[in-house]
Amino acid sequence: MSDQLIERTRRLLDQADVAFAGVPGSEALGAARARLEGPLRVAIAGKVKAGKSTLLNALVGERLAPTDTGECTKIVTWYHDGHTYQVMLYPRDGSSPVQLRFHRDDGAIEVDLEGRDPVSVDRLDITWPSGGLRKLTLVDTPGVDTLSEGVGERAFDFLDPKDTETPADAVLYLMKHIHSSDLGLLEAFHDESVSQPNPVNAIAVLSRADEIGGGRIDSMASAQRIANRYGRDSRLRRLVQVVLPVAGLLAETAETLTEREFGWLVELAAVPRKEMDTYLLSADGFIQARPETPLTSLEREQLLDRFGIFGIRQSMALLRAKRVRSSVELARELTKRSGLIELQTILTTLFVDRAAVLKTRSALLTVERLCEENPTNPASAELLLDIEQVMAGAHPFNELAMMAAIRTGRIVAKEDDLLDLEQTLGSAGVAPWQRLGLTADASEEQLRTTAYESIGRWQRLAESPLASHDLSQAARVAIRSLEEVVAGFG
Ligand SMILES: Nc1nc2c(ncn2[C@@H]2O[C@H](COP(=O)(O)OP(=O)(O)OP(=O)(O)O)[C@@H](O)[C@H]2O)c(=O)[nH]1
Ligand SMILES: [Mg+2]
Repeated sequence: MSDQLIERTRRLLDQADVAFAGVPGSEALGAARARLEGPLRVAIAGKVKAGKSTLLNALVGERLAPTDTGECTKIVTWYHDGHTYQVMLYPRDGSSPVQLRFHRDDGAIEVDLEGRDPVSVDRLDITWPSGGLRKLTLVDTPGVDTLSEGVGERAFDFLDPKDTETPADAVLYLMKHIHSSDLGLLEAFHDESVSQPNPVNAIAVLSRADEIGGGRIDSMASAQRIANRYGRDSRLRRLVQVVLPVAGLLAETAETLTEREFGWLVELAAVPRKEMDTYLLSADGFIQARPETPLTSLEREQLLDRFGIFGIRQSMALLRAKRVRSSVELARELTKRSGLIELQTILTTLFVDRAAVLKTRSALLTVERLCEENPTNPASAELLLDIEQVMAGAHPFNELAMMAAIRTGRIVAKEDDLLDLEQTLGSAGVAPWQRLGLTADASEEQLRTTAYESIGRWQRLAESPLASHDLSQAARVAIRSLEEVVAGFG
């Protein structure tokens, strides 16, 4: 199915290449093709210091993106897998890209801009051989409410699909609280031509989740409750699929934990619990603990930078209880507690498994825009018709559109029906068991029986005289999804 979709889109791009040869803006077609063949592009967006670069590093499993200060945090930076280590700078004025020198500072790639003003840079493109980048190309974007207008604008340009030079297929939007400016940014990303605000290609991350409960040991549980509440907020549901709490710093540190750090933590865990608890009441208290406490204050400060108070508390608890005995075991437990695994699972089920649809959608939008910009081109009308056909004929697009319709409140029905419909359409993942609300170990027999039951349920709903036209249509799309599930059993 998805191979067919990619193949049809390739052919459409070929036709567009011929039709728009030499036309201004047609370079976008080459870019669209590269994108269709490459990994899914996920942009990490959000306000200043939301923890974007830190989370990017956690997802890659390496400390690549500089965090905190430095002029490069103000530049849109792409990280993709490749055979060599290379940094290219694309100037904003459209002149040729230049290769830049870089060095690594504590792991992070520090790029030498050679005196250039960050505002003059369109983007940095970093090629980095890394397993973490094989399935996803990640894009770090600058915080959007920076003082310098140019920088904020860059991020907006980037997220606004009307400027298709560099947009992403999907977005992780990091936020600490629901804020009206957060909603504005998300809305800017969502294009209007496939279906209005489209929540299917965005996930919200409640970032720096460990700080929500003040670093207390139950901070993640508090963050989860807040995320659940946000997830039910109708304004957010119109914009994103889900809201997940993630403690990015803890995830990054767990993924890059060193033996030296583990050794330091073991030393600290030997301090009597009561005493350590008082030091851990505040960052200052921890750094300036009594002189006979293990480690120098500088070392404790380094630990704090890497783990945060929450991470140190968690590590102390795990080490004292002998739940972990090595750096590998500690890393595994901390990763679990950071929320990273849930985020990776959601990324896989919602984005990676749907990559073909999201990528073809981006490519088709590029062709569509060229046609609209060149209405007198003899090929435009026909290409537009073809695009419409691909979109209408490809069932996954219908699924996305219906999920968006449910999310944006355009389809009215009982809440249970809507939740189950969304699930059938793939909101929790596209594997048969996910669509059917079963577990991964469900037998084929169970899957088949449940699928037939669901088909019956959606048929009754589609034909019900009480169902609105939109609801019937959504139920029909769900039936088609289930028919494909059943057909897959052979
Ligand atoms: N406690 C805690 N601190 C975090 C977390 N994520 C990031 N930080 C800290 O917050 C600061 C900013 O993190 P970055 O990852 O640079 O944030 P950013 O959104 O990329 O920032 P800009 O690019 O400058 O907008 C750093 O000091 C991080 O160590 C987190 O999950 N928990
Ligand atoms: Mg950053």
